[in-house]
Amino acid sequence: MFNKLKSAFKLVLFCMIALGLGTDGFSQSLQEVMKERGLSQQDLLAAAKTYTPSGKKDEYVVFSSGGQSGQVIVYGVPSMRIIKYIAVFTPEPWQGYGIGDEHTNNILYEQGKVRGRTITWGDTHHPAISETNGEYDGQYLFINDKANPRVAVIDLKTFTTTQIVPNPIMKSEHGAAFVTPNTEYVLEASQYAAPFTNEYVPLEEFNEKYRGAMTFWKFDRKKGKIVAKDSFSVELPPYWQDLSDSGKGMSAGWVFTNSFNSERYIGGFGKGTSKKWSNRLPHEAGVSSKDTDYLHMINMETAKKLFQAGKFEMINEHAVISIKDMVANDALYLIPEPKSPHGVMIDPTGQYITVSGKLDTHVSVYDIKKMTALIKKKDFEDVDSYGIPILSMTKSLHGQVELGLGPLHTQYDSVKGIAYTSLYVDSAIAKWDFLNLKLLEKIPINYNVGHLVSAEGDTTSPDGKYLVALNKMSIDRFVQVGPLHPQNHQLIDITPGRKMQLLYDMPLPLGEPHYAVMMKADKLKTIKRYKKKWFKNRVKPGREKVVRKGNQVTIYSTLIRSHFSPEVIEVKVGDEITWHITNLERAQDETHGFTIDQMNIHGSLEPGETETFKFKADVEGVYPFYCTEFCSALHLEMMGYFMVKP
Ligand code: RUQ
Ligand code: CUA
Repeated sequence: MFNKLKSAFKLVLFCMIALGLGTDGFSQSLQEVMKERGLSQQDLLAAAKTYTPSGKKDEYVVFSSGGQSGQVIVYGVPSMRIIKYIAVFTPEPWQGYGIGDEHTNNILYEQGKVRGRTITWGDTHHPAISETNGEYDGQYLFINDKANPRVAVIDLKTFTTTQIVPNPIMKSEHGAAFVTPNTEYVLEASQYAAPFTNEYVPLEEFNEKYRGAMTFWKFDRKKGKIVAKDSFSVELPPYWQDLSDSGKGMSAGWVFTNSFNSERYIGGFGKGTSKKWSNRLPHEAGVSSKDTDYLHMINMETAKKLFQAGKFEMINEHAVISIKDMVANDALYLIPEPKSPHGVMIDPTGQYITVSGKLDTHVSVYDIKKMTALIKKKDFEDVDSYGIPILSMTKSLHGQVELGLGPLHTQYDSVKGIAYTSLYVDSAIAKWDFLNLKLLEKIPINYNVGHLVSAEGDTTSPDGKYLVALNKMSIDRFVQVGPLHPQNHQLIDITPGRKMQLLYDMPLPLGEPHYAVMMKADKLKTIKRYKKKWFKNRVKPGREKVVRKGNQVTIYSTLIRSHFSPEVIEVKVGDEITWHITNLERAQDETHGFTIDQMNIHGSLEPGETETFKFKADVEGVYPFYCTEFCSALHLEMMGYFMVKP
């Protein structure tokens, strides 16, 4: 022990001398800092691996779901510095998202409507980066809203939400967003079964009329939009589908989703439960009474052909392919999986499908070669109540490995055969070999890890290197901030050939993230300013004006350091205002903000951008308007008066 300490001390001393630290009598020595802050050599190593000096950029970028905030959180690895929140399902004032401008109001409040209702939040769960040949291409990001079944498209040129698509038949979802290897489709699987139609159907008719589904959202990459009319769903039994993944490589053309209530149980726990359902075991017990649930295997290529051949029923103006048609065309199968699983993740080659049963200590590795061979031979073990053939679990398995308590999600390494699985109950990450089926190493985390993400860990060529544990609780890790604690994302060094090392704790105080994806940062191709041609309402310099037609007043205005043009605008009470506003700046990061005091309007106008605000000047008075970004030395002077005359 003493010898080890001595050599550690020597190493530090050597570093100090080499760096010329602490020699001029003014600078602190590394040793002094270590002593002062109570740091170990391990701590210094971790610091050196994550510290990113001013001006240096991160190698990786993480897109994390923002959970109940309805946003996406973006941070850099290894520094763990938060870089951006992307507004998606929730209004976000700084970005001027859903605070009055026509474009974002339309995305959030019109496109995002669910059954006619405006929704102002989302429960974001799983982000997916667009892929080309199974590799992240850095063009688009997709994310789902579990609470109000929707999928959003984010353009990574601008890091802004460009589309929200509600699911017409689901009442609850979870298995989204996952993309096929060339982003032809964005997948969305339902969660709690419900009728596809919108009317009341009694729970007694659960088995007959409640359903799950897998939606295939067609993505038009050129337009950067999901095309609803080219999209369809496959009907599934009411088994409460959970997470999904798209096949790739050897499993390309197949899509997988697991489930956790193949019992089709309806609980009746708690006083106040309606009489018909009372005195039954709670959901948590009934839903996990069988030892196995079903992994669903959907043939996407066949489903696509059935859709193109018109073999579907229109429900809520959305094409749904029936279980019957899928089965008749050998395109839908079930395979038993350990009960109440959480993740289904496919290895980089596409051959091995890993499922973790939360209540089992094992992870199960299925082999697509074995599964498709069984299908070919029509070697089925059974048929479920909906006529879907069931493959044998033992014959489909490559094997099982005991990893620990509460295995959830799996990510892959650059080294062949190596995977990492989060263990919720154990509060640990397990490194294991899914080819030779053995546990290699475990590292404890604090506390109760949900998902985990390794660098490009769900692509056809993972980078490994870094792993982040997305922990569900932080308890005592940070300065205490009351009963609601931040989340804790822990960065772990997973460089091959070394022991896993915990490097960094990052609090995330915006919501509870679920999945995250980590991409090489140099794949991003963002723009610095908006192109003029993107905006039909663009106001050219010198063409500013105010035009009145009856009580319709249209304002054409511009912004440039450090003034609005026009600066004083007079209207009459009751006028309907349309205010076009263009930021004429070309310089990078010269954003101007726009608000009219007391009008509940805010816009963020980035260089080159035009926005349009529509509102009624309904109350007479004097309304200063101003730029809300400190854009120049004369930023405070960047204001005007909006006068509403009686
Ligand atoms: S899920 S951990 Cu959507 Cu795994 Cu939450
Ligand atoms: Cu423009 Cu402040």
